[in-house]
This record gives sequence, C-alpha cells and structure tokens, in this order.
Amino acid sequence: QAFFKPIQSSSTPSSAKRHTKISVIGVGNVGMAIAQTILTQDLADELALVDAKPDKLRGEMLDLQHAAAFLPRTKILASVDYSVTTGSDLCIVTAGARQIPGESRLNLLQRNVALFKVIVPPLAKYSPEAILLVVSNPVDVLTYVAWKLSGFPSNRVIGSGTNLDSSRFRFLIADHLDVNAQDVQAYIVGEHGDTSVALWSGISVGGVPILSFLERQQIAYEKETLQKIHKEVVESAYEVINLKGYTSWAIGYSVANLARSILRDQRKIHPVSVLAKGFYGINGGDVFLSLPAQLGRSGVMGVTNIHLTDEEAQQLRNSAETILEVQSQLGV
Ligand code: 6V0
Repeated sequence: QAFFKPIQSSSTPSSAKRHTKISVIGVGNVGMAIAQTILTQDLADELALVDAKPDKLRGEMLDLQHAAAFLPRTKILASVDYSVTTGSDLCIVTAGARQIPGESRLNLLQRNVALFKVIVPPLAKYSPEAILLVVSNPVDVLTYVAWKLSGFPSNRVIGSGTNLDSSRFRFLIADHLDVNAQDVQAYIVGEHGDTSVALWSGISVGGVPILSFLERQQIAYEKETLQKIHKEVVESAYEVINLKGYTSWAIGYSVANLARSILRDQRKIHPVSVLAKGFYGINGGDVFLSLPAQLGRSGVMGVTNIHLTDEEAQQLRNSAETILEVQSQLGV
C-alpha cells in the first residue's frame, strides 16, 4: 500500500526539471567537502559516491543521508562498483594516493596515473556523455591523463586548476584593500602550484583596473608587494596542510562553483585547466593548464583572449614547459 495515492494525470508536465546526476570519486577530505557543498547548494538530484574503501564509503553515505531533513532533496548512492555512476552529467575525481615520506613527486604521480587507469575508463563507459572534472594532484598532468584515458573531446575534460589559487588571490587582495572578495576580479593562471602566474595587469575591483588606478593617482607600489601576495597564494596550500593536515573547505566551495557553472549553463569565466595548445603562444604539445575559460553545459565553451603583458605571457609558456617536461616522463 503506497503512502500517497497518486492523482490521475494524463500527461507528465513538459516543464519537469531535468534530472541532474553528479558522481564524486574519492570520499576523502576533498571529496566529502565537495559532496556536502553540492548538497547544500542543491546542485544535483542524484549524488553517487565511489571509493576503494567500502566501510568508509558506506559510513560517509549514511552520514550525509541522515542530514536529509535539513537539505534539499537529493538521492545519495555509494558503491565501490562504478555502475553506481551510470548516467552522470558530471564526474568529479578526487581520488589520489598520498605522498609517502621521502617519495619523489614523479613517483607519486606515477602511482596516481596507475590509479586513473582504474578510475577513468569505467567512468567513461558508464557516463559517455559526462563532463570529467579532475581535482586530484598534480591536477594539470592528471587532467591530461584523464583526457587520454577517457577518449572524451577536450571540451569535456577539465581540471579544477587555479580556480582555487585565484580565490585565494581574490581573498588576499580583498583583505588588503578591505573590500568584498566577490568584487575583486583577479586571475591566477598556468600550473596549479609553484609555477602559477598572477595576472596583475588584469586585476579590477568593482570594475576599476587596479594597477592603472594606482598609477593615475600616483600612488607608489612596490613590485615586491605584488610578488609577496602571489607568493602567499602559492604557499597558502602548504600552510593549511601543515596546520590541519589537508585542505578541504575552499576546494569544496571552489569545485561546487564550477559544478554550478557547468550544470546550470552559467557561461561564467573560471581559471581552470583546459587543453591549452594554440592559446597564448603555447605550441609545444598537448598540455593542460589553467586559462580563463568560459564554462557551460557543454563543458569548456571557449578561452578568453585577455591581454597579457610580455612577462606574463612568457611566464605562462614557462609553466607549460614545466608541465610538458613532467608529462614526457609518463608514457601515457
Ligand atoms: P584523502 O583524504 O587521502 O582521500 C583520497 C581518497 O581517495 C581516499 O578516500 C581513498 O580511499 C580514495 N582512493 C584511493 N584509491 C582509490 C581508487 N582506486 N578508487 C577510488 N577511490 C580511491 O585525500 P584528500 O581528499 O585530502 O585529497 C584528494 C586529492 O585532491 C589529492 O590528490 C590532493 O592533492 C588533491 N587536492 C587538489 C586540490 C586542487 O586545487 N586541485 C586541492 C586540494 C587537494
């Protein structure tokens, strides 16, 4: 006996909202921060979680399900079997091996490539139309690996890239100027990590270009001050990891923000890792790194042609070289 007696209806309403499914692979600190932000922001009708540890996975699923009374309605599934991800619109990969003390970054990368060989093909098989969003580190190289392993067109393979670095940058600038970070337009592009490039020439606050404003007002600023802020961005991930062991909340919000732009076809511009060949003089090979890209329902819709100073363009090409160098040692 059904609890509700259904009303008779001759047709299903044509305006019925499209069913949206997101899968999150890896339910560690980052995967769970992303999952909970997706739930609170009502971004999916169905959320599938996958991990290699069945008990942890079931525990996390139940813990989220028990919050149903306080959240928008989302069906939450979890399994170690990738069939649970069938029909996803967006697959977010956060699974990753952790660095063993004394292990080189290249060795860690090779272990993560081996992991992606287990993760990406089934995702592509069960959700052939999905958009893949890679978060695991090193994110740029692993986005390239995911692109190769999935066989997806490059517009449907995205790395979270410097979206997080840019939000850290916007926070620091906002803090410096005592304004709202949402009013600060500022991008960090290139590699997510040590060789990232801060685009100082393009920063604006409330529509006012900051560097030319300071110059017009004849307010002196030191180049070192700018470099210090960028250095703080680069070091902030290490600082958080040193203090609390991992980073989670900011990456959670940052990835949920990307999910919204993609699934709700927001066509917003985000600095994310995309196939960069052919843009800004990057011609050395197939390399993924962060550029300001427009995101919508089809994934990457285009790359914004922003003005870079010669120095910024050179730094970006250097960033591409660094990633290509690592990639060449992988044999994917
Ligand atoms: P974590 O807490 O160790 O979680 C990793 C999860 O992956 C664990 O639950 C594992 O069980 C799971 N896992 C391992 N192997 C598999 C597998 N074969 N299949 C499915 N699941 C598996 O790590 P944490 O969540 O802190 O970080 C995850 C990744 O995100 C790391 O690579 C980080 O470096 C990366 N980050 C990327 C950021 C970015 O801006 N791109 C930011 C923060 C962290």
